[in-house]
Amino acid sequence: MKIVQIAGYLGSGKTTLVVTLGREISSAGYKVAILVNEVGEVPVDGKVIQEFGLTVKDIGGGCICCQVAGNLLHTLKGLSMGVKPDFIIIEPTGMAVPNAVRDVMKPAAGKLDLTMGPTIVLLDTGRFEKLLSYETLKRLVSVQLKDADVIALSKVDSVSAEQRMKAEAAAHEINPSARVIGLSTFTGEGVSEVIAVMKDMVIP
Ligand SMILES: Nc1nc2c(ncn2[C@@H]2O[C@H](COP(=O)(O)OP(=O)(O)OP(=O)(O)O)[C@@H](O)[C@H]2O)c(=O)[nH]1
Ligand SMILES: [Mg+2]
Repeated sequence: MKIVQIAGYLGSGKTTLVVTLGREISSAGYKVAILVNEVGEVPVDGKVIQEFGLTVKDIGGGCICCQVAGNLLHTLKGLSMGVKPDFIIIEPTGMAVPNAVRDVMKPAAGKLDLTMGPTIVLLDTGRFEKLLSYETLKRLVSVQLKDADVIALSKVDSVSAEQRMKAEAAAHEINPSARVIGLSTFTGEGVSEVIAVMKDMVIP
């Protein structure tokens, strides 16, 4: 079971990407499970994703890297004993710190037969300057981007070439070692590149 985390700030396009990836990868013959972490009471995103016939688990009641870390491990254990998906795609909340989520899973990797795949962090190409202009948000968004193995500049269909170049420069500046991919789930740009890194990248 290979774990891929799709992280990024609120509204950056995580669920839309997770649904797209789930559909593409399962239609290529792989078994896929999707874990969605909702902080609120109503797991809206989970309901949306379920329509596509994938294995979907909602982990509500708090953040999977802190209050409900045990629920995450319990869910992974259940998958390892049952469905045994090839890929487990995790969407944490928009406020989550990706490495904190990874740190919850890492110690259990051997026992649960987990391979750590990339953390893919979305940066909303049209909104990034606004996010980075607030000190507290800047801190969170920067931490999220620094934890990324891959930064996906999301919604590139909705911005100018100049805006896209600015976002790319900001991504490289914040995390020089991350691979940067331009992504639009609306036009499909970058989706096959994201699938390729999901398959190829293994994080020790
Ligand atoms: N233009 C454009 N809009 C997109 C794209 N992907 C997602 N969106 C829109 O962005 C908004 C947020 O998308 P979601 O996928 O719900 O984002 P999210 O990161 O899961 O949001 P939260 O879970 O609430 O943090 C929605 O209105 C989507 O339709 C894209 O590739 N292009
Ligand atoms: Mg979402």
